Amino acid sequence: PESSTGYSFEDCQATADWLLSQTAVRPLVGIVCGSGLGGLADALKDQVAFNYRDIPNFPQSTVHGHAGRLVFGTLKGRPCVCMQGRFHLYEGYPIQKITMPMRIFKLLGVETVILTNAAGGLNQDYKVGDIMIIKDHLNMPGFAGNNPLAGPNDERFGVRFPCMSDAYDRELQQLAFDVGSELGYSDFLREGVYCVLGGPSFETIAECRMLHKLGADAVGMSTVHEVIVARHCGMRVFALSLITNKAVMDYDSEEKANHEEVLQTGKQRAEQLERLVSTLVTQLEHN
Ligand code: 6GU
Repeated sequence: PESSTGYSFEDCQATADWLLSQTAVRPLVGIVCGSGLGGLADALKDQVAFNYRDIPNFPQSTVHGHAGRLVFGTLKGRPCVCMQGRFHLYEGYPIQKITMPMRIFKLLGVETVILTNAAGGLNQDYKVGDIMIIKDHLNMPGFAGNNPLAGPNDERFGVRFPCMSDAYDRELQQLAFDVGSELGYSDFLREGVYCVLGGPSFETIAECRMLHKLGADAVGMSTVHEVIVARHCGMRVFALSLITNKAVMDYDSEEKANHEEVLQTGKQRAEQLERLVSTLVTQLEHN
């Protein structure tokens, strides 16, 4: 049957087989780099990199700050594959297209997916530069029927109605806290709920207040769709938000959300975020 990605299982298999024929790296970990956080991919050793445009069936990336490369290599000896630049709803792609790389990860042999993003802080205790370990999400596009698993289900990937109450692996969250505190990051390490919106416009003040009341600690435009598809096909998931700006919550504020601020904060915290992720990777256990 045709899968819900708009790509059949066979299409995904063909893409994965092509990649496996081009590199000797057999990744157990798949990483997705958020806005301004592409430096993680540069940290891989013995790189074999592919521009998205050169990979059969792969979607293309268009946004500034997203390089658009799939990088294979090792992080402290552990084989990894890294998306440097991801696909977003606001670029106009069908939602199945932006999550297709998760199925490629799965077919490459990936067992654990680590996702990063830049997000606006809704929690009033959060500061710019905080790193939030995602413990749960609010899928607002999903409420409106925009779920990446909508459409025919191919059982070779996963079940029709996947559970999401265990989407974010609790052991990995604990491990990240332990690793983070050993690195001396406790002062800016948080855990919270990430809310995804379609973008590309940032939120109004009323929308930020609403999301905060609904239980969101941070708001962004990515990650959740990838998490759903990664969990559907049985990969473990860990995700982080870098709080690049505070969402505007009151009418007296002079602040305005802007993409430059997002990229600038990414640069300042990127190194620590990279170290957190690469240390986490070395501590992962795989079957
Ligand atoms: Cl304030 N909102 C959204 N939707 N995405 C963001 C953001 C805010 N800051 C970084 N990414």
